Amino acid sequence: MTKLRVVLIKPSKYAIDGSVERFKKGYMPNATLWHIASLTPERIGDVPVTVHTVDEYVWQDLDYLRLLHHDPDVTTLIALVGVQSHQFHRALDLTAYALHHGVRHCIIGGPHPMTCDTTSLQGRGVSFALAEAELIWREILEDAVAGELRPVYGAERRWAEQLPSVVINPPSSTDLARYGAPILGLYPVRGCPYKCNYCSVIKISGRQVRSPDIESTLESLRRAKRAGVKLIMFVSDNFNKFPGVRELLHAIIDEDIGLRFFCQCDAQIAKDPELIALLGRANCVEMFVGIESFNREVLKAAGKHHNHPKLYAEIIRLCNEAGIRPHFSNIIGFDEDNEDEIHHHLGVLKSLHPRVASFYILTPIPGTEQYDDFRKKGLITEKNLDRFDATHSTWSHSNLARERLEKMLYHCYVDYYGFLLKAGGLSDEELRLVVYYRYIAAQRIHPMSGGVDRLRVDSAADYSDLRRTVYDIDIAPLPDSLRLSSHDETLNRQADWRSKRHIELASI
Ligand code: B12
Ligand code: SF4
Repeated sequence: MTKLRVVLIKPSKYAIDGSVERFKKGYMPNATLWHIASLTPERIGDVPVTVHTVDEYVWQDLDYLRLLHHDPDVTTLIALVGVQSHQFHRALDLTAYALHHGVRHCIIGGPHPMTCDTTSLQGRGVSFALAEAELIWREILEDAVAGELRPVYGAERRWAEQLPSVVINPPSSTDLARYGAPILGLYPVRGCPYKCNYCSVIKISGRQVRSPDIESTLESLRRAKRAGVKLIMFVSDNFNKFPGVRELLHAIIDEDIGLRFFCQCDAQIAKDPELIALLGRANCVEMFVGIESFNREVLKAAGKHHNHPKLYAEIIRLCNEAGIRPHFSNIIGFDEDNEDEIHHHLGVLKSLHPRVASFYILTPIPGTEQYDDFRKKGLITEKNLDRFDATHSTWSHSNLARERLEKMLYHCYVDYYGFLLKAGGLSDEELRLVVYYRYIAAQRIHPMSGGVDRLRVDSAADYSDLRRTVYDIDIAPLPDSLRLSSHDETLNRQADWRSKRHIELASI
């Protein structure tokens, strides 16, 4: 063989009208694409490897589908990366398309196959990756070079105990230009010690907090800066649970890296004013906190014991003091909610006045404890995985009909961002953001759905025959959650004593 051509694709999803969601400008480059591209060596043995990256959300025509055709001069490996449940059908269709056009090596990886049972779709010519790329990507590449992929990779263990020190190569300027701003997502730490019942993060990354060494993150930042990136999004879920966070922030300050960044922290950050001040000094411009609800009983029922609504005001005060925009993320549609409750929630939020807020509908994401629980109780009404994207009603709510709940989601955005506009005091950048969120939500498009200016180029109907031929389905059945292997259970157990301590402290 002369060459291995690796085509990494972040699949889009099918919208309610069946069209593939595509945007003229994306929100930010997909972090998984650049992460896996950077894990790919230049050669496997003697065979040179070339990598193509496609983020379907921002590819405006279908020329890239040619990469999914057999080319006699190279061996082609098609890898669907970062596949979430609502993107799973699209991933299936792209692999069916590639098989139909003569490609022999296709694999689907990411949150959905890692956390959900895909057995009924296996053994049909497409492989499934059930583990982190750090554990299995090399083997997949080697098998492609050797001529045959196995049906499944990573069934024995989902998580690497130690993460290699991978430096992330940033997107090219042409790729960056597809997005509203030159942003790069980096993942310097993963795993979360908590146990919120609706959360798939702990199923995807586990409860043991793990990180590569700090120097590799610093080098990724330096390369990003040189490539013209202006804002880093640390996509790790709990930046404040990262044992190396202070070391990283001091290094960023000492080296004067000069990149603004966004991070996510859990609500316990309220008790760490010194870390918030340090984040501000290191150029953190926005901190995302999953506050979810103002009702402590609702939070406890969801296993989110570490959230104390009485501490939320303190997070805002400390962030404002440190020059960081507090971003409060809210969940609507907990079973206790009704329209009055949601209006009340909005009122409390306005009284606290975080400068950014996002809203999601409570969704039993396949693979989570809540999904298993709702399924057992027969509560899940939605059969189509495309709708499990936190913007649709998917289960039988006691007080809110589907249409009302979905309407309330966009009402929350329009109302809150209207309030921010009226309240004033916004910087130019904030004003742009506020106007954008309000404008896009008024069209019933979720501001986090991937970009602006929707394009309709192709739709599910164009691929349905292929899906039927390869997978023998019209839509994928709702999956069972995938059980953890004993290796992964052990790794989670190691996190338990720490989590017990976190939960004890959090309950105070
Ligand atoms: C950043 C982020 C976003 C950003 C995405 C920005 C972007 N362009 O990338 C924004 C804010 C826009 C966003 C939006 C949404 N998100 Co989001 N997001 C995340 C977050 C925090 C990090 C994802 C990430 O970049 N990880 C870094 C990369 C490197 O990790 P990774 O993708 O997991 O890849 C690793 C493994 O999965 C595996 N792997 C992945 N692909 C492949 C392929 C192969 C071949 C192999 C071998 C391995 C492999 O190896 C990789 C390296 O270890 C995750 C939570 C989390 N920590 O996972 C949620 C998460 C992915 N999001 C989720 C959801 C539900 C959404 C929304 C639907 C919610 C909403 N309504 O806004 C939207 C969907 C919009 C969209 N277009 O995708 C869910 C998905 C759940 C699921 N099982 O489907 C997650 C898990 C969070 C959660 N609440 O549970 N999100
Ligand atoms: S705090 Fe809860 S929701 Fe957030 S990552 Fe951890 S377990 Fe998931």
